[in-house]
Amino acid sequence: MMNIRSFSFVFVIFVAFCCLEAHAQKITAKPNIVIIYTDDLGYGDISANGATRVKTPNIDQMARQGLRFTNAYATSATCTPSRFSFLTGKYAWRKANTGIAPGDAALIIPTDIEILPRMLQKSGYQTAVVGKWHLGLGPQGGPDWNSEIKPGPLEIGFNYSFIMPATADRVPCVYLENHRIVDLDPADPIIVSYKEKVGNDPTGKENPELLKVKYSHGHDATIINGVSRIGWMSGGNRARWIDQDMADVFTNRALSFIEKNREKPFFLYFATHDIHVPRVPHSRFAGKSGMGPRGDAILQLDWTVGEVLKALDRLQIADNTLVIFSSDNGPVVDDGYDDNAVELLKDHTPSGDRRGGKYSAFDGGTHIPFIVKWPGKIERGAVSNALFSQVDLYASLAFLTGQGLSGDNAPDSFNSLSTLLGATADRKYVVQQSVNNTLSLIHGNWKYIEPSNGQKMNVMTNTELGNLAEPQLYDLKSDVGERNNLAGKYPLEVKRLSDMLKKIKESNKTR
Ligand code: NG6
Ligand code: CA
Repeated sequence: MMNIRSFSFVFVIFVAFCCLEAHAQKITAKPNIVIIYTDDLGYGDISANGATRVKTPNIDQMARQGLRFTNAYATSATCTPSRFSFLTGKYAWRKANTGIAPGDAALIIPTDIEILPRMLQKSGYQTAVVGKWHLGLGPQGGPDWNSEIKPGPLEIGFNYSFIMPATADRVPCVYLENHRIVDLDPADPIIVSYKEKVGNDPTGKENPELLKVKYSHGHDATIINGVSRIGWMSGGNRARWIDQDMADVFTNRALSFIEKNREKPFFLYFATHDIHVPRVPHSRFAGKSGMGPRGDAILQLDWTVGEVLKALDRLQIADNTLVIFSSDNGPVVDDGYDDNAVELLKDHTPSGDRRGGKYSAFDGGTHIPFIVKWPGKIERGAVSNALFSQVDLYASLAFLTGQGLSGDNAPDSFNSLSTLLGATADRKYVVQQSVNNTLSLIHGNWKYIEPSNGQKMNVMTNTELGNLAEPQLYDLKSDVGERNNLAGKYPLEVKRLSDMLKKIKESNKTR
């Protein structure tokens, strides 16, 4: 029988949950907010979502303490546009030059719009970004790596930044703290080029015998730490990162920011490098998954998540912290390095039950893991099948912190706070973008993919891209794997959805 204490506990939870259901729209609070945004992690890559060959105990524990989504989407099947949309609340395809950015691109987010960190900053938050940036840096023409690098994160609303400029497979392979490269020796300046070889460092193309990790496609330029990258760099030797230490370096910075700001409301955008290529995990994880570096990188990522959650517990701020865990796009197995990921995959399915993966218009491109934890406010161990899009994080967090949306800010971001906290769907449709800008629309059970003359396969990564010259229509309820194109059978649905998408495209604002 239930004793009085446990009865009262259950009663309090019950009342709290009812209040939450009824008043989710009205909650105004300033919890700390941590977004752990992973790179290229698939829905099926974590055991919370059904993976069995790789185990993610810390992420699974977060799911047990919070709410796990089965129907959440990134806005794009690649990194730069997904991050752009989530930070600005605007679909990236509305703006030119928001595709995968080279490592020397200029800042692609305008400094005069109010993006998510700025919005939270105005509401009294201390804001930080730690980890992968990949949204460009500096003025038109790109940054001057050897002096102050701006505009960047600090000019668009972050109080603190500790980042890698683009991706770990792109030069320059250095960390940036606020406006400066960390540990740069002025006597050994950095030169970066995406057009031609600079300096005398060996390249993967010319000196493959020097490589610790071999490339499979692209990635044949300057060798840094035994790994050849996209783009050439010279100089900055003291400042060059060591791939094996990267998860430790970023995690330590994230934890110091949390610790330093534990008394104030803070927002931490923690963008891990894991599990993007090159996958060179620390020796604590290397060889531990039995699935090669890709599986080992998942273990390292899981460790990172555990460190963040433990720190919140240790500092006794977990109850007042909303943690969101997600990924920027779907999974890829061979993304340009020959690290045995393909051979060791066996029956592991990174995209879960979806078709395609990173880059794709099929669901595997954008259907991502999404877990939210806020003890006391979100029911423990709940699962939500509601449709959710990362583009709604902006408006949802604005409403949570008691702010409205002004003017043209965050034009595509809906207030989906009640969905985020566990109620049924606020959103009736989501729009996604593939690597070649094919758009798709999910509405109810239907998924519509617009006609496209783009390639059908990315033969290098072995990904089905989902492009077809004719419209595609799938019933996700009976055909989540998008195998049976029903466009011919339901022309009126095709017309309705293509009209709807046309309207979304032609408007400047959907909210
Ligand atoms: C591709 C790279 C891939 C990865 C991707 C960006 C080649 C052949 N492939 O162009 O390795 O870097 O860009 O990934 O260079 S993302 O997750 O940052 O979008
Ligand atoms: Ca990515």
